[in-house]
Amino acid sequence: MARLHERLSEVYAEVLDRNPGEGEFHQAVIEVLGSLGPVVVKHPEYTDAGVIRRLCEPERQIIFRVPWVDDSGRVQINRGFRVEFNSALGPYKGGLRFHPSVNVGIVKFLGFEQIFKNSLTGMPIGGGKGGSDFDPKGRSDGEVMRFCQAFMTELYRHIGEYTDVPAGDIGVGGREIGYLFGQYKRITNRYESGALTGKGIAWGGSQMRREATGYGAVFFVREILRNRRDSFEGKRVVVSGSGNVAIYAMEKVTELGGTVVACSDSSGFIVDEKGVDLDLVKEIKEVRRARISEYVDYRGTAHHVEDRSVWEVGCDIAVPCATQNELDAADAASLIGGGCSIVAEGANMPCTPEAIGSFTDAGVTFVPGKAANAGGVATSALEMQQNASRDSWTFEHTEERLAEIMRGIHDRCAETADEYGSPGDFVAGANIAGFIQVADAMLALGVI
Ligand code: NDP
Ligand code: 2IT
Repeated sequence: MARLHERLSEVYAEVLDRNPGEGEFHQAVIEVLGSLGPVVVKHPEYTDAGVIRRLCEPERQIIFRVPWVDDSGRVQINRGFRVEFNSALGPYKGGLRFHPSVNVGIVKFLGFEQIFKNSLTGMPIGGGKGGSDFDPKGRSDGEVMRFCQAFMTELYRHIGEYTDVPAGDIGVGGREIGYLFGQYKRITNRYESGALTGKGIAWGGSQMRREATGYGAVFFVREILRNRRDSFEGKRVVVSGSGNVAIYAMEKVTELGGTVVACSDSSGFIVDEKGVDLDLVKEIKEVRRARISEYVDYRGTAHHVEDRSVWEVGCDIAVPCATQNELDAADAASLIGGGCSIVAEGANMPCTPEAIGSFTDAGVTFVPGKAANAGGVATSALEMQQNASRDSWTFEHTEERLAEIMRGIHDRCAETADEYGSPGDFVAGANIAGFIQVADAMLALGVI
């Protein structure tokens, strides 16, 4: 990465000093600051008004105890987080992650990313993120419900349709949003649909929210291919993860004529040269909540690999959809060697800075998560819109809106990258376009 502009390196030094030990947060901040040099030169008013320093400091951070009782009668204590990062464009908006690795640095990196991602969608939503170090793996339905109820018993004071609107992320899907919404409704005595998104269709959810992040990432890649007068037809695609984002990215790739040859979970990956059977993956991961390794018990064409990287499987297009820093420089080298020409981040920050550097050097088109995976939160904003007007749209209409939004994000990133002297650089385009909209709102709203 080029040297930071002097005023940005002051900001970064302050971030390091004020947030010790929060490696993922530092990584997310430097990734954005690294793009803002030409903006600071052209618009000194942003640094003069302390906009970038203010952006790096969350407006509010809530950390709380979550006590609950497990099936054997033991008291369990988890830690809950909600970081309300920036509300210049609208109520804080962003998911909740339940995973044992969750800590304040991870929630802050995700909340920081969310500010720019949400800005890119063009929807009126600020940035926030939350979660807990609760591990849902191996927990019964009753335990998950009691945990969600305990979590919401504190969180409810901080959220609401006009304040902060959580949704899902790793470990939080339709089941958890149901339990969280149930407890919110019970405590507040209000059927406030707009307080959470990712709800079930029967109780205020939007068609296509479940599919939106994965579909959106694939729509973004379709735009890139279209500009090359190409399509998904005949392309080999590798996706990491086999959760919400991965499954629906695979579904859309397949629908558009591509072949997904591999996917993974935290215990390994499967390769199926005939194309991944999505009904089977859904049955294993969504219904039975089991390991992806079981896939090979039902498909003779597939094999399972442990202790290796899914990125060793050669492909034309890679869509990392699992977690942060899952794809490093060695993985990037495997992908480049295997002929991959497009990498689109379905997950948040899955590629390390070294991996991104390798892609850039090799001429691989790289799309950062804040652009590629923005379809999820954009559709959450569409859910809020439907809730506010007490309306519900069809699947087809919602999908059309999503496709339009993703095309808009693609074009805005590409145009902004051109304007600031980095044609074809989606990292620069996404960071600068996302930043400018929030920064202008912050200037207009005064020092708050
Ligand atoms: P899910 O919980 O549905 O799935 C997560 C998948 O990633 C699982 O296959 C999981 O495997 C794997 N995974 C998680 N943590 C690790 C890890 N530490 N090492 C290896 N594999 C891991 O989550 P989502 O699909 O919702 O989220 C995936 C990514 O997409 C995250 O980065 C999230 O922030 C991002 N995202 C999600 C959006 C959404 O709408 N849900 C929107 C935008 C981005 P295992 O089951 O073995 O843990
Ligand atoms: O990272 C993300 O954008 C999400 N987890 C979705 C957030 C949302 O509010 O829908």
